[in-house]
Amino acid sequence: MLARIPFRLSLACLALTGAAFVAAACGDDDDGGNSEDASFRITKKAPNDTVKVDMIEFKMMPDKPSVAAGPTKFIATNTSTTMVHELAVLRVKDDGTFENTGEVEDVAIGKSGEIVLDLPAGKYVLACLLVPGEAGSTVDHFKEGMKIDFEVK
Ligand SMILES: [Cu+2]
Repeated sequence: MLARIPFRLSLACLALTGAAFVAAACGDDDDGGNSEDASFRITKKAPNDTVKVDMIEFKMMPDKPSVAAGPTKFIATNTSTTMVHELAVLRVKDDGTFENTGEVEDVAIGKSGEIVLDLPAGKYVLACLLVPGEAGSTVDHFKEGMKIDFEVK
């Protein structure tokens, strides 16, 4: 499941078809400088717990503040009537930066998506990472406050 960056880059490449600088342009990471998406902790193990997360501008609303370590299913529901949202499960590393453990990407208005992640104990942030130009967005959802602390014990 390394789909996110290659997929978006391939779209960008298609858009640039015919341009002489395609190769160089498509080598860049357009994901805000966090290149750790390849470390996604997606698992096929049966989940021990489920977290339902309602998403609306610009709030993340999980139905519980924490889970035990191990495989956890996240069901992300977009309750907005106006825009797409997504759920990224970010682990806060010792140096304060984030590891993106996995995402439910681009959930349409009124729709849900889910993912199962095998999570070690630690501090997490549930966040929407849509930025201007993605999924029709005109704002940076994270900067608008679309994030909440979460814990894996
Ligand atoms: Cu959002």
